[in-house]
Amino acid sequence: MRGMKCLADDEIAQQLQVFPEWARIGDDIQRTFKFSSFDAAIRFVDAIALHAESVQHHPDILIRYSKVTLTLSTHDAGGLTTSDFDLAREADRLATI
Ligand code: H2B
Repeated sequence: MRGMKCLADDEIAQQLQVFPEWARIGDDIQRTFKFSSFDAAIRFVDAIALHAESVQHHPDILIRYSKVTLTLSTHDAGGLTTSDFDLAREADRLATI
């Protein structure tokens, strides 16, 4: 979202303590989710896509058979914002459904 403030390095490090499965890679955060099948992976992608549309904040998505890698950043802000950690929280939740 335009006008959003990028988080500072220390704020990002603090957030990552709350999301231990996510790793910082430059100006992105990333997690690979592993599912029991391709079908389960696609259902997760479908759920995250619906959520992304509803909040207008979209992940980069890589599907490799039963694994899905989400890469998050706020393009309009040029870095990581609270929206990315909100999306990480929802992705973590959807992966357990
Ligand atoms: N997704 C992400 N990850 N970053 C953005 O800056 C972004 C987005 N901007 N989805 C949104 C769409 C914006 O372009 C629209 C107009 O809401």
